Amino acid sequence: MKSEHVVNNRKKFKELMDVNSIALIHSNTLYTSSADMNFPFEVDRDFYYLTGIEKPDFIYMVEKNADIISETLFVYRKDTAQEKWTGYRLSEKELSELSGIKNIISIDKFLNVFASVMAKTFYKTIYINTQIISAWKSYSTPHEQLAESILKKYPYIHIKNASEITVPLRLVKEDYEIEMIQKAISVTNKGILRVMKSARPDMNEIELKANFEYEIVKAGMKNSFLPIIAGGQNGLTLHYEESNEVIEQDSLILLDVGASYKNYCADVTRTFPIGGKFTEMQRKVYDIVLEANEEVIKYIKDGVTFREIEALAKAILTKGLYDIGVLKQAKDINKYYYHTIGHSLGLDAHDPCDRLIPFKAGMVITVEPGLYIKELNVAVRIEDDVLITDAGCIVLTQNIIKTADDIEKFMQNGKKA
Ligand SMILES: [Mn+2]
Repeated sequence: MKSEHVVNNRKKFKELMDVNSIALIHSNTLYTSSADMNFPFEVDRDFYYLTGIEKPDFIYMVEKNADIISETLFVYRKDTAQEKWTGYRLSEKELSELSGIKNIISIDKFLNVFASVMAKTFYKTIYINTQIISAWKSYSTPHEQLAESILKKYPYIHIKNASEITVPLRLVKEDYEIEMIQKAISVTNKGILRVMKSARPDMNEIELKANFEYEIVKAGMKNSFLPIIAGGQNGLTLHYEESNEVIEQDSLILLDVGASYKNYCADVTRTFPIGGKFTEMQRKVYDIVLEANEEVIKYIKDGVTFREIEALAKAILTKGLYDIGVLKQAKDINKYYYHTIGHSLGLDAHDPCDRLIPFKAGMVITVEPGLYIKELNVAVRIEDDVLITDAGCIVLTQNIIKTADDIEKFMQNGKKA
């Protein structure tokens, strides 16, 4: 990410901070997986949004009072012995160029610097990114630890969640953010095509997963989330991640996948028949879901709400299932459609978002109706990523094969090419 983008993000962030407050944004840490191994590092997305840097245990600090707005980035020290094991560490000058932050200080000095800042000015509010995703987690995050240690020393301090500021900012995308999502989508498309080309009845799901990930790895990207590659009944499990079963003849295969480029996520679902041709019933269900997907996309524009498009999708899915004799009573639709119509997309695959506010131009959301019919062994979901505009929306995933006819044509002819 270019520094001009993050400089602009920080400008907006600083404007929204209360006067007489400090913000401390931690970059997240490395978590042990086993013995001396760590899970891959995932940067705190707010930290990344504000600095463009992806390193563990950094802290970005902003001081804002009537006289000054100053910012400091606390970073690791250069450590030549450590660098022999884990590679080159960017210098302070390089970190400054990357982020556009002039004042760069070693993290060992954080506590002292912070204490002197607090001694100088009577700050009453500190923003920390304490937003906790998981209710059941049994560890405290670096953000929580930071908040706890500050409260111990300065019990009068009011800790505000930094996400109050960052969530609305991250919600509306700048042009460069759309470009990155678009790049992630184009590699996702390649992965989906590779899966469709290689699919044959009696293949194992894992082989198709490998084919999808081949394109992601080759492009130097990451997965936005663990790819869901589900044959037949496995598609009924919304977050099916095992991918280790043989896909039988005449089964549908549901791919819910996404590449992530510079942490900007694609999130796309396509469903296709492993053998290249939908059965009559599969086709009927597919076309109902497609109609819901297309009608919702036509309806979306600035000012529309999730609640409205949810109702629209549900009405179409309900009528469709009723017409083909699967549904007897409207209220039973929840048996066949049991997730929401979509979510915000950005630096997180499920980008934090207030679901009650009306859509704004510049937001990117997914549109993903689905039907899951156990008795028919059919699971269909069709998911696109759309950019909201004043007058409607732009389908960022428009190049990804979607209609049943196009899928069949591609499976039967295109895959040979
Ligand atoms: Mn999704």
